[in-house]
Amino acid sequence: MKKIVTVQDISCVGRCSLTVALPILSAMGVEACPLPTALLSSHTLYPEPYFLDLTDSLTGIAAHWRKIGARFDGVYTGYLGSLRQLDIISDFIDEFRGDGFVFIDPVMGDHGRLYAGFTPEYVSRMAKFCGKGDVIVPNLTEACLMLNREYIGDEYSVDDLKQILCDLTGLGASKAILTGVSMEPGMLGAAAYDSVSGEYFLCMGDRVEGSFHGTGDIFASVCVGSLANGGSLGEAVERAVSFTCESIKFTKNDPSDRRSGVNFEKALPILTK
Ligand code: PXL
Repeated sequence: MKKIVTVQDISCVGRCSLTVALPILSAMGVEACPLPTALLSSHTLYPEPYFLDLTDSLTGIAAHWRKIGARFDGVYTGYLGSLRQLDIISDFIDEFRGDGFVFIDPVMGDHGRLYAGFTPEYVSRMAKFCGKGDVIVPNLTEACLMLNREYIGDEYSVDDLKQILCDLTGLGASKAILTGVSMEPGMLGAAAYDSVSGEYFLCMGDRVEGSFHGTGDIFASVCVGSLANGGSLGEAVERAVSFTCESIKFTKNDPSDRRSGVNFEKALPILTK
């Protein structure tokens, strides 16, 4: 059984980061070890969440893992809170990656804007950090920010998408997956590029109107589970698009607060097959 360490915050309310990654990886038959970067009462789209910074715990946890000889088949990073955390996790990757893959979701923003608390300096440091990855999975906002490219919404031509993917691999990771792309109205999905084989992938699903929070974390977690189980980049992207679309379908008629994310729990049986 594969064992992945996932480095991101735990937000108690609002289905994102660890509350999404752990159940998804478990459903896919992958052991998931959390390395929590911060504890929040909710994600930051709710006003004024309680926030406990766990930066100092990261080195303590790593010290204990060093002592017990912990090893992982992959490192999966998501929302990280500060420049100091980028430095610490960078060293952590060097020490604990072994022969495993490094999967970086450069969580920083969406819909053309940075999330609360992130700065332009963090963007350039994250672009550098992406060079440590084997696979990176930015959304279009994060890709444009890291590449100093103007964000023009989610509709791009195939040629533009290929250029963005190629530039993303220029940051240092050999594979890049771009989420939230739309080739035509009514469709939404992801595009990917493997700079070693030269292959491109494009996978689209039906777009459900509205904004669904936490779908980037769901998408990334399914990709990690699929890659950990030996799936190819194309298979990982296909499974992630299909699972994310199914999760959204279970949500669209649910009148609960949209900020609480999507009902991915209802779709989990798809992943256990
Ligand atoms: O879904 C990304 C995410 C993760 N963690 C926290 C967030 C967000 C997005 O807003 O606020 C704390």
